[in-house]
Amino acid sequence: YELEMGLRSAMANGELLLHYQPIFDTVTGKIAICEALMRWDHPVLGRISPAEFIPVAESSSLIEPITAWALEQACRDAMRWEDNVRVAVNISPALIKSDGLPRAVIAALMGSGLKARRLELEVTESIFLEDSGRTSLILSELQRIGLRLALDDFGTGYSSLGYLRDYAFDTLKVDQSFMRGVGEKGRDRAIAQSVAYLAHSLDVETVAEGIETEEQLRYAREMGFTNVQGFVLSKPIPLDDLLAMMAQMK
Ligand code: G
Ligand code: G
Ligand code: MN
Ligand code: NA
Repeated sequence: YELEMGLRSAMANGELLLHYQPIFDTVTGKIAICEALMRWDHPVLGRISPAEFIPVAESSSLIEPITAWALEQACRDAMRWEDNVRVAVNISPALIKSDGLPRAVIAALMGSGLKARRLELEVTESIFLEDSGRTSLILSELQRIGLRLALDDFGTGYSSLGYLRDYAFDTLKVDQSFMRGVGEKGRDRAIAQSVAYLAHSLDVETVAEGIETEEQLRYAREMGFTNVQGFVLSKPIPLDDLLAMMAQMK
């Protein structure tokens, strides 16, 4: 409850901020996407993880204004980097129940001038659990105006293949639990490789998530993942650090 009260004023007080984790093209080594990850600097409690406050926001209708803020901030920030690098924003399944998502997306694009194709929304398959017909409609509408859709944490939920069949995602993010064991476990490797093939044949881009070692990175490249993300490459960092990294890589 205390968190809920705090969260209400957090936006107005400038306590919420976005960090970005760069996602790299496996072939060119360049940054392809930056994933926005929310942080909350609480005046008393210090930095609070989104794993803690996103659930609070989801159960208190604050998720809508918070996501609208994240979309606006992320689009504005993305205007400060190269045109060929996208920005990805995580979208809570709770948000799809309200009609606020398309409105928030359009406001963020119009407010910043960012091209729709540079904005990617990350959703998990649980977004389809409640009313999958309506959800598909909303998501297709967003794709129609040019946005990209990524399926996050792929492989951890239910009937993943059904969603791949029924819905045309642009990007598939393979959950870090599968990348963790690619070095030692043949089963993890077989699954990761098969998902990379499957996505490729569906013309869907792939991100190998949670790459923590050079060995996992090597496997992700060999398996033909389009992109890689993980601590061995970069942790989530503040915008200024990201811009510095981009300048240095030029
Ligand atoms: O960055 P970190 O590992 O602390 O994130 C923890 C979790 O919080 C992840 O599952 C991530 O997707 C989620 N998260 C981070 N930022 C946002 C956000 O802006 N919106 C939503 N819905 N989830 C977020
Ligand atoms: O649920 P989602 O995939 O959006 O969660 C993103 C979270 O994963 C971020 O909070 C980020 O901090 C975390 N993350 C990113 N790369 C790595 C990694 O290499 N290892 C671990 N353990 N977590 C990571
Ligand atoms: Mn994500
Ligand atoms: Na993920």
